[in-house]
Amino acid sequence: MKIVLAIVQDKDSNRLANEFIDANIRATKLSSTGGFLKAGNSTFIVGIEDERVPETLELIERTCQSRKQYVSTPVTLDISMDGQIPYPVEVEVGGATVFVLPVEGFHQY
Ligand code: 2BA
Repeated sequence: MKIVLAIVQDKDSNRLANEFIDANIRATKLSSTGGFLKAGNSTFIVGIEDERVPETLELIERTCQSRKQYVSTPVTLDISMDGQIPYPVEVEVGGATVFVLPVEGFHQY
């Protein structure tokens, strides 16, 4: 068994949750926050048999799309101006960031 940890954009999370249900893949959805953008995203925990990992990854890849976002980064100007102005920087936020981890034990009580 493996744990698939998938961090996805909120915009894709409902669709992904429904795709998991349709495919009979059990998942837990957590609300999370990206460390860089400090914006909400969703993290899915999926406990899945080894042989179903490829199917799970394909489903995630198919459902989640990457999008461009803008983040306001402070840019220091001339010292005399003694200040910073926000400067919009474009970042490409991935469709999904996925970790596959081994599972030592699985119990349901
Ligand atoms: P955030 O940390 O909010 O990052 C959003 C996007 O900002 C990233 O998209 C990337 O394009 C950019 N970015 C992140 N850190 C950066 C930096 N230090 N400098 C320049 N640009 C930076 P993704 O790479 O697709 O990541 C999407 C979300 O997935 C991340 O949201 C974070 O929540 C999670 N994530 C990505 N890599 C991770 C990792 N190695 N460990 C844990 N979580 C990760």
